[in-house]
Amino acid sequence: SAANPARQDSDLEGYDEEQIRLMDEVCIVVDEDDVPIGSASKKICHLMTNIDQGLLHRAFSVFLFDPSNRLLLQQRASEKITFPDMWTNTCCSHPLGIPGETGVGLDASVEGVKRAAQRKLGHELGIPAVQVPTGEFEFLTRIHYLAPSDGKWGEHEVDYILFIKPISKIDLAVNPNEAQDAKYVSKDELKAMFKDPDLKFTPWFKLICESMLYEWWDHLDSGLEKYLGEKEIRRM
Ligand code: DMA
Ligand code: MN
Repeated sequence: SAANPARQDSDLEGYDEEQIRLMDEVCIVVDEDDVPIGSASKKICHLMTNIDQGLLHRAFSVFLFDPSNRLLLQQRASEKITFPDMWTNTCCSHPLGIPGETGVGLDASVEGVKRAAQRKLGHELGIPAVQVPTGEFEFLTRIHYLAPSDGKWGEHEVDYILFIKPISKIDLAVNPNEAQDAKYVSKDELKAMFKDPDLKFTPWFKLICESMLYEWWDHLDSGLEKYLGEKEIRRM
């Protein structure tokens, strides 16, 4: 409709209506040290023409484990504008420029991304907020990476890595507009998935799997402390 500027936008023509609507979300624009320097729509932040000029925004990646230390994966919906149909970690998104999710300084921004993570675990996977209290998330580190999606769209983020092994049992009610599948995998099952040529994985999940994931995963129940709260941003 004429009232919705995103819908008259030729960049977004032909995509899913709900995913077009979400492109109006307000992301936090940061400098290379993750200091907030402004805000811009999700659409503006994910156009390669802007990324090529250095536009960078804040994001998070959640890794949720069950009581037997299996990792919950999701396969992105075909409706997603960036990286459709790919397998990835439990949940990824952006803290928004709204009260509670915006933070200056590492402690405040970690609190902000935990709230955003709780919100998106609800939106994407239907997990009730009470089952993923913000106090149960562990912040590991930040990863700065750039990854093109299809030429027009891509990612350029400072990505906060969050682990959670909830105390509570987790109820899933997957939102089909966000994810077409979700499943728990062991380390060996994940390694086998990567060998299957028919499966596609998101670039950030690949980067994390190829660098630190298995080492962190090995320390889930003991010794994770030494990996928590890293101040340095890892450049990938
Ligand atoms: C963006 O994820 C965040 C990362 C770490 C890639 P996304 O494309 O799944 O975001 P959203 O769910 O908000 O569309
Ligand atoms: Mn992003």
